[in-house]
Amino acid sequence: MDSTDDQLSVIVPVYNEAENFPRLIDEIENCLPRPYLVLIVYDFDEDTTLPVARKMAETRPYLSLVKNDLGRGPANALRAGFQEAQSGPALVVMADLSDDLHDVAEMLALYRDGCRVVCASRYVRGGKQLGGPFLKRTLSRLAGLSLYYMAGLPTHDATNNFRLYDAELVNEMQIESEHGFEIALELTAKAFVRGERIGEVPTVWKDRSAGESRFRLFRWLPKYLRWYRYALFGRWRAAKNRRTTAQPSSTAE
Ligand SMILES: Nc1nc2c(ncn2[C@@H]2O[C@H](COP(=O)(O)OP(=O)(O)OP(=O)(O)O)[C@@H](O)[C@H]2O)c(=O)[nH]1
Ligand SMILES: [Mg+2]
Repeated sequence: MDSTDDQLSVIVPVYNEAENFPRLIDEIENCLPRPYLVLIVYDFDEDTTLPVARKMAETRPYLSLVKNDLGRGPANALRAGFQEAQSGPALVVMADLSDDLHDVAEMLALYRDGCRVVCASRYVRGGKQLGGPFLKRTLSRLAGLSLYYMAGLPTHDATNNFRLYDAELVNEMQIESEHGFEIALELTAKAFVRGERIGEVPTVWKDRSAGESRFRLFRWLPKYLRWYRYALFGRWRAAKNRRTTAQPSSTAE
């Protein structure tokens, strides 16, 4: 499917989200500026989200179901979503209602102003994290703040997946994450090292009230560490590439 350059594509990975789905669609319709295309990415035909999503899609031409055939898991689901979106602004939103879609207008404004990645950040003034496991919360905050202060990453929240990307940039950078949600850190670290403009807006994240979390902290931690180190030790390349991209006649790495 094609999306025009300026049309917003919304990529939503789902895994048995039947309970949350109707409210997600309400929030999209109430908060997002039209036009948009919503890509619901699922892994298997028995997913409980599918009957609900199919029914709602009958009266909503913007709603499209995409089967992730790149391999199971959230990273592959997002990769399938980005391939479908192709170009233009692509917003990643969770179906568990944790993300506040009221922030999207501000994210789009930064995108239109030239940012190629816009992070919704829980760890800045005006941002907040409500609920969620203590260890995961603490590690995520530590990672975000240390990358901001030590590497100069232009966001305080390196790990939140609620983000607006330039889809062309993502498809060009190639996603290496295969399993978990470290994909947000991978993409932001890569964009940073390339010298791309990254923006952030404050957001309030709240833990899901229905359905089950599939976050696997200990299994995915080594993958997070890989991209953490990449951003940390890439700060000098990032500074060099930022200087190069600021001069239009030369090419960045
Ligand atoms: N396609 C696909 N979607 C997934 C998979 N696992 C999770 N999701 C979806 O990804 C979104 C976030 O999943 P969660 O399991 O809540 O993970 P999280 O929000 O990072 O972690 P928590 O903070 O624990 O909620 C939801 O929309 C899920 O339905 C998966 O294996 N495949
Ligand atoms: Mg969640």
